[in-house]
Amino acid sequence: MFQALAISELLKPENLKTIGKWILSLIILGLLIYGAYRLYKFIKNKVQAEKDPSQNLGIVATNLSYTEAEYGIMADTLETAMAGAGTDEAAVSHVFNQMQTVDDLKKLIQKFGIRTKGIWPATDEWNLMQWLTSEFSQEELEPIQQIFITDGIPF
Ligand SMILES: [Ca+2]
Repeated sequence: MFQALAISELLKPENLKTIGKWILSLIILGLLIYGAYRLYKFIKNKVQAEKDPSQNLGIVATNLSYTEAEYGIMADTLETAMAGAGTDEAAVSHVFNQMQTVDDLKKLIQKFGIRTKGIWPATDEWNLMQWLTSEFSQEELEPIQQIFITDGIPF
């Protein structure tokens, strides 16, 4: 009885109008919050990319030895080799041995970009150099670091 009354009350045109306004307000509010969140993420990523030395390396396209897709595969190979327990050192070395020019290495760093390392909530947003540092001991890292330094890339 109460429910029937309530529903018929709600279905009155003037009440429907009010409910409609409420729903519309909630949708607009939701969109505003979502928009603000997207904007926040966009700015945060942009600021992070600008701060990240790996994104502003002045790559000379004519000195690149591989296709865009191949650098992507190599960057993914590095991530797979380092993510999770242990390190596939042979896979990491194999990728670095394929770097023929300074620009190859710069492109690889750029393709790697910033990647999430670890499992939530213990995650880090790290570039390639930070990933390598976390995976290798100082002694193991030295030969890799030497490649970067020879190429004039701060590591
Ligand atoms: Ca690892």
